[in-house]
Parts: sequence; C-alpha cells; structure tokens
Amino acid sequence: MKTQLKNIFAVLFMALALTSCSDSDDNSPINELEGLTKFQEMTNTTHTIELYSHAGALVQGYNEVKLRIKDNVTNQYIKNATVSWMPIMHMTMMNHSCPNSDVDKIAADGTLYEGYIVFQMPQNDTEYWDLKVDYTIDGVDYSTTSVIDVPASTKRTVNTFMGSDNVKYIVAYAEPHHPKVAVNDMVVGVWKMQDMMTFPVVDGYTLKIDPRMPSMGNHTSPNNVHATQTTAGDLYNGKLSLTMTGYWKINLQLAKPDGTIVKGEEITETVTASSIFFEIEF
Ligand SMILES: [Cu+2]
Repeated sequence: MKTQLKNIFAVLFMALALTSCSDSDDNSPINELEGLTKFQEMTNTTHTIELYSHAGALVQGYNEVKLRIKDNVTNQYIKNATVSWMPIMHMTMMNHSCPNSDVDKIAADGTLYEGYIVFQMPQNDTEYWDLKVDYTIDGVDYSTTSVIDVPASTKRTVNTFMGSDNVKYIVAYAEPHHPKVAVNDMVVGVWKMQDMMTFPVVDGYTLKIDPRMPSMGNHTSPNNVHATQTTAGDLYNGKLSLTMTGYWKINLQLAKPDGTIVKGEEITETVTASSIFFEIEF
C-alpha cells in the first residue's frame, strides 16, 4: 500500500515537474511552496537566500516570511542551517529594528525556514529597511544583508503607541488574511519596545476588539472574542465576527493582566472610535 502510494506520488511529481518549467532541481516535499511567492533573493559569494510570502511582497504591518538557502555551487537547498535575522530601518536621525520572531525550520526534511517580521513604519523617499540574515551551516557562519521593499499599507494593520504605563507598545493584525462573513479566527500580536533594537512579545495581556462599520451607523457584530495568549511568547488568538462585507474598523483596547487599560477607548454613543484600531475591507 505504502509503495503504491509512493508510486502514485512519484508519477504526480513527475507530471508536475514536466508541466512546471522551474524548481526541478530540489527533492523537497512537493507542496512545500504551495501558496507562496518568492519576492526577493539575497546573494553572497556562497549562497542565495530566497524570501517567500503568501502575498509575494512585504507590507507595513505583520509579515509571515519564509526562506530557503541555496548553495551557489551545487544549487542544492540547505536543510541543516541555523538561521536568524535582523531587520533594520535606516532613518535620517537613527536606526531601529522592529518586532520579529526566531527563524525556525518548518519540516525536518524540507528546505523552508519561517518566522515573522512586523514593520511598524513604511519606507519613504529617504528612509529604508534592510534585512540581515545570519546563518550557520556545519559550524561555519555566514551573513548577507539586502535592502527590502516595505511600502505603506493603505489600511491600518499596526499601531505603535505609548501606554498609560509609559511603555511603548506595538500591536499588529496577523489574521485572517482573507476575512469572511463569519466568525473568523483572529490572530494578533502584542510587543513592547524595550530599546531601539529589542521588541519582545508582551505576555498575558488582552487585546479587546470591537469591530464597527462606520458607514452603517457604526454597528458592531455579535460573538466577538477578545484576543488572548495561550502560551507565553506566542501571538494572541481571538474571534472576529464580521456580519457583512465592506469596511470595518476594529477598535482596540489593550488591557494588562490586572485589567488596566493602557491604551484605547470603549465605543459609546459619543465615543465612536478608539485611538488604536485595525482596518479591513473585503
Ligand atoms: Cu522608522
């Protein structure tokens, strides 16, 4: 049975390899790159780092980024590297980084590594982001740095603010990528700015959500669930209820574990929007 399945997959793989004209030089799992688009290559003398995302681009806000490391000589993808990265924004007066995760291997026998980067500001004419990727293969250290393209988002998906506790926070919208008229699984992130280069995850808070349609009497929706964290260091999970298509403003309040609101306002008859919010339109 196993052999039969293997044969079927082998045939499928060959059919795919014949119909697609590229990427035939690696023996990684067939669906590894499904839904991903390469948006950049970073090359040094020894390797080429391929950067992938669902959208095929980086955006201001939360980005799930995947990468592969190709040996420039053998054209083989490296499966045993240890990888880290450092995004830096080069501004006129200073440099700073942004919230970003560790880079982990997705599957032991695959070639992809993944993590997230939250760009809290977009590039502009004179200020830009670059990404430094450090990696170790068989005890040898390598590095490469490239300028990356981070255009401004038209909808707000990230908020940077000073809390009432004088801590500088960043909250970002990660999912749903493709919102539906439904109760959507929502993923957000909460980080603090410890210094210009260090943005750790904030643990144990609650990001309260109140989605509203400003164009329709500012109505809300039922069955929303505020975003909370299951495991320290992780992103936050909630439920985002969207009862119709269109433009929604997701009003936010960030609450400490003891319930203290450090930023954001409750929506009332007179307060129609919070000072921190996400926007979606679908
Ligand atoms: Cu900046």
